[in-house]
Amino acid sequence: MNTATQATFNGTRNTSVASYDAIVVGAGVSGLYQVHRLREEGFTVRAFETGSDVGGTWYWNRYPGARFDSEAYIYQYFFSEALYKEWSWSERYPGQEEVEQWLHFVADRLNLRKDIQFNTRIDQAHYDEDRKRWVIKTNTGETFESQFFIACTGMLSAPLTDKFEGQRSFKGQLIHTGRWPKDPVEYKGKRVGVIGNGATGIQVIQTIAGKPDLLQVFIRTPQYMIPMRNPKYTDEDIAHYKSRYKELISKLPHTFSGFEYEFVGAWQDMTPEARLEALEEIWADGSLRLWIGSFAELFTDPEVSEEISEFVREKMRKRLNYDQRLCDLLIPTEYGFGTYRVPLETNYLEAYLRDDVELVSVKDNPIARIVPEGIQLEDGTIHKLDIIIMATGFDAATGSLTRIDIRGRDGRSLKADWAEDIRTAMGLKVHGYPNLFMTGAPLAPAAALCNMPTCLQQQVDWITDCMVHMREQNKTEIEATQETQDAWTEHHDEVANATLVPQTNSWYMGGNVEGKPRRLLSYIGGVGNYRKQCDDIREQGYPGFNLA
Ligand code: NA7
Repeated sequence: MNTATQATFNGTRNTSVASYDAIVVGAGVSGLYQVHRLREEGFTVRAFETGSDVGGTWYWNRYPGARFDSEAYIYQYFFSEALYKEWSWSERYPGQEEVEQWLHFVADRLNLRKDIQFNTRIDQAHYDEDRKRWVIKTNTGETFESQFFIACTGMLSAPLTDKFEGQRSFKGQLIHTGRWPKDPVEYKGKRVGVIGNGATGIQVIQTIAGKPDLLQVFIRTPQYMIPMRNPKYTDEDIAHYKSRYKELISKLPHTFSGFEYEFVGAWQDMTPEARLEALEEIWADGSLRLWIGSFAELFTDPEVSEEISEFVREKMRKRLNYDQRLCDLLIPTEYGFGTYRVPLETNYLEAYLRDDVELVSVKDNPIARIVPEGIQLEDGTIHKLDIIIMATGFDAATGSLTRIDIRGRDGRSLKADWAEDIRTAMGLKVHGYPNLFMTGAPLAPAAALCNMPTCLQQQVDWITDCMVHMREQNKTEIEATQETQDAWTEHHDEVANATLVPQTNSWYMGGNVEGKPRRLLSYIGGVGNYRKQCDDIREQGYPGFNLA
């Protein structure tokens, strides 16, 4: 079916341009749910996806070792009990392949693909103020129009692929983890280099260690980590988590992180022995609980941060057999546990005890460039390689939006606005861009400060409810006022600056992209608290938003 015949035509009829109530960007976890919700409410919608199928993050990040670090039974859609119960996970933290299969199942079950155009990137979205329509252009040369433009583009989906001078000259295979090929990569007999040891690099390194002749890991900043406990689910486990559906939907949206964890209690009220006992018990859980569900003071009190950091460091030293060089290079001392993304891992540190894995420190002798035969460091040393894996991260939260030419009122550009200062109204709207909605965007809870599906579903629900409200009130345009945006940004900053997180340089702060304005990109005031503030706005008829 072609798009023109599928579309409804609203406003000024233009027979050559298909027009929709809403255009959605992205067919990942939030884009899929957004398409579903809008259809259920009777809106016309078309989604565009650069990939050849659904999945978003789970489509692109097919690198070795990619897997959940939210428990499978909460990394879920919760809007349909039947859908929740029809899918059974194989283990606590399934790998990318299974996650992708699950999203295919969801797309099939809800018949979503018929409203998604794949292999199509949206390059431009310009708001026509007179007609109150978004005019969208794609890399396939097509033009579409819609009343609402909804960017479900993902928090971590703009990979930093161009990092090093000379990349194109490399004679071997160079791969960014966020653009991993579908064809298998052959390591046997090869020399492989991995740049980066963030959550992604760690998964890659632990998974491919032992496969190439030599694996060289280029590390600049060490990382804290927690060993993952990943049991296979038995039939009883599956029946048990499914039986908890109603309990989970009432609980998850109201916790600090959208995970099932609750903080233990006040650190100061506990004896050192009781604290240690609690830390050991939480550690043994092998989950992110130590980070986002142990002691709230971890985020605010430097002494608590240091004690918990030291607890983790000692666990790491032991695994490294107290090897001084490895400990110095792999164990952080300059920032606190949990102020940067904490990964879950399996035998990651043990990989460095192998003879065929070599750690190259690039802290004091940084990577200068990539040359045809490998990686050259500043002192001139060349490490000869056949494959270079760039686990170098993403332009988080803003990148997926600023890579589209988005223009609002008076032709203002989102890229230019955010190059100066990253401000949003609850991460859902931006002043100056009427009828633009976003999920997983800056200043909303996201990426490990929220179990993503918990937050993405809440945001999609808020957006859809807002559109239904507008339809009922005969309104065609909504825009966050400058005051609302400023108030949210100030509140966000106040909450963020009361924590230790902004003191650590990381992608959470925009620190991994040169020139990016610094601000904590995820809201850290708590998922339940964020939801309540969004709900209040909806229930009060959207104060602070101009409806016309
Ligand atoms: P991250 O967490 O941003 O990690 C990127 C890694 O790449 C990190 O170790 C960086 O070191 C390293 N890096 C980047 N540039 C360089 C250069 N020039 N030289 C050496 N090392 C470099 O990205 P991930 O993909 O691991 O994780 C992102 C999120 O995706 C993750 O938190 C999950 O939520 C999913 P640095 O720390 O900058 O010294």
